[in-house]
Amino acid sequence: MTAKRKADATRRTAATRVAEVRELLDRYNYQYYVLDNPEVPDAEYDRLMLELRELESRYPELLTATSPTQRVGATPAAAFGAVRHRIPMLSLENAFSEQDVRDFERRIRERLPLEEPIRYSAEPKMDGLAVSARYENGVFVQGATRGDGETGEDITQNLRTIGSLPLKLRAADAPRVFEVRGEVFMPLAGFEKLNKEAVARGEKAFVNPRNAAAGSLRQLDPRMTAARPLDLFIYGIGQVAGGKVPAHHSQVLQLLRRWGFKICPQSRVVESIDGCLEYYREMGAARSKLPYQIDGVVYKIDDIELQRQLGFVSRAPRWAIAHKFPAEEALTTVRDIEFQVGRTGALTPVARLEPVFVGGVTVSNATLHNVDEMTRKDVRPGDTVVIRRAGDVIPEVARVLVERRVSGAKLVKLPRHCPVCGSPVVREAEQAVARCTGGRACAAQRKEEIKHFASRRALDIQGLGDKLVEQLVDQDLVRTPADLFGIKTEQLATLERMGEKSAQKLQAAIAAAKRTTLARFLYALGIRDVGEATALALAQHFGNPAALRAASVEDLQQVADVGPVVAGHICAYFGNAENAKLVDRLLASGITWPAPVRPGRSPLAGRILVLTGALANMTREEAAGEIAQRGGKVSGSVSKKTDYVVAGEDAGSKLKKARELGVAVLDEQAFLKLLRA
Ligand code: 5U1
Repeated sequence: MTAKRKADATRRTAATRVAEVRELLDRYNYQYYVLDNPEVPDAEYDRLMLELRELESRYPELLTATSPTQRVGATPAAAFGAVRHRIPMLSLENAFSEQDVRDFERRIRERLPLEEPIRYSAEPKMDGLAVSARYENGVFVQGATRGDGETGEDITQNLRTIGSLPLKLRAADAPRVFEVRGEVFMPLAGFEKLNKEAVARGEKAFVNPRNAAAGSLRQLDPRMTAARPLDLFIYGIGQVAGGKVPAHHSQVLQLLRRWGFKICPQSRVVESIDGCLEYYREMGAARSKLPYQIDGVVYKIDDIELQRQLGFVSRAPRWAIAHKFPAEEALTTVRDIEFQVGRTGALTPVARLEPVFVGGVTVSNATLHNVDEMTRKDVRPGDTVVIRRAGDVIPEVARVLVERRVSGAKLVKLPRHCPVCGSPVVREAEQAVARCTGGRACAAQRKEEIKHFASRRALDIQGLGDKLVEQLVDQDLVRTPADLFGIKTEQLATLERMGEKSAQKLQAAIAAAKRTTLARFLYALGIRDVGEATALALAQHFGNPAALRAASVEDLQQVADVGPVVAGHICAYFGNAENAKLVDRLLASGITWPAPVRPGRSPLAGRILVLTGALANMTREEAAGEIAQRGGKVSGSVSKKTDYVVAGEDAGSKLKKARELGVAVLDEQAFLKLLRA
């Protein structure tokens, strides 16, 4: 083939792909903007858009005015009147890495001869819907969606129903025209309640809070919008006439707050790109605890004169950038569905996936929780699914793209026999969970029991990870947790990647773990439904294992939080001869603990403490455990009800708040003294 014919063929292939991608993007656009019901995650949409942009820049002759790359947002729906934005509503460039953010500042410095560090206003990027609100002589007159940035939809009556939008500015001398821009969103609590109610009525649930917010705001009947839990943060201004605005963006935010707008409380000024990146990390860590969804943070040069000098490129300012968090949803395919057997024999269906990068990590497995959930979501091997991994939460299958299902894909059935040991699987009436009946005859249950026993919150055997436990059980060196204490260094040294030295170290760690607390020991036994809190309550109530073992179901129910079901599990555990023998062996192996503190005697009993900063002598978890053992409670935030704030090294805003509220602050030494008292 000649070079020319080769090039023609490549162009024809590119043209076909461009048409395919455009069709997909048009379809996803429609689902997103018009139906408020997206089929694919944003990351998939962005990936296709990027592909199309690249193809169009390589083959400019394929570019058309109607290409999805040629519009910034949605076209206004005919149902709402159109509003032309006097000042266009801009979009933001995205940064996905630290390098992208550093490049952003490099480009700024190439344009402006600045010597000093640049100050930025850093703000969370709300995952909602951009809106504009116009005030004339201090009175709200018009609300609009962003639309394509030039023209939006008139949502005046709907915006009016959002309580946090002031209908009149709290300004003595308001400008003749004052336009604000912000983001309408649905707080998570409201979203969950709304979806629960929809499902109870047999209606479809919203896919995420952003779509719920968009769907609510674009209701034709404003009474419907009023019934939805919407909120609004304002982050900037548009047209201003007949008035002056401050010289810095952070001052604008303060002015907006004074005039009655709700400003995102996490907004703050930071110094230089390093300050921006620190803010990004902080918000990333705080993200899962915020009462609303954010999908990144925004950095804006604080000095408005510098903003003016930098101007815009296309429809995005050169002085601002959105630094996105890793996408929490991604598309992949289910290779297979297998059943995992847990410590108590529970069978959990797990989707084995084509590895996919989501929420900042590569995910190859996703839990399907139980058979009912798997059936409800209708997940089948071969399916294309949306995987969701939010914060540190275990990845799960959010939904299936049924329209992409290959023919013949079948639902997987609950096996009648355990896939590991072959024992019968039973499902108690009205229980979602099915269990393997093999008990310790099942290698999977034996492994999980030992993993739990050695885990950090139980006996905390340093260095005994899951892989080692699996080898120990597979090679029959260990059958129960009690066998760990009899294992010899030579036996440990036979394990994969385990030398003489590591084996000695592991053996020492096993011996060291014998010194524990009664609560940890009880938790380590892995009794069904006995978590850390119940184990602690049992330890405090009974004081020793003999008294606990002798307790009846009625006696057990005297313990706080122990109801008839948990009491039944505890009695059943100790009533089982094999378990009783295990506990005897564990106690005989030399497991010891200090006498439990009688909570009533500790000065921390009944007190509420907040931990902040790093402690030199213990981790936060250890400190929380010590407080709980003494009958105290640890809270995550400082309020008037807080009794003490324990401030370690680098204590931050909680210490400040304690001082403001006059709450007693303990340094580490004072805290240790109280623990000993
Ligand atoms: N927090 C915040 N979100 N957001 C979105 N600020 C902000 N600013 C924006 C956009 C589109 O645009 C201005 C920088 C023009």
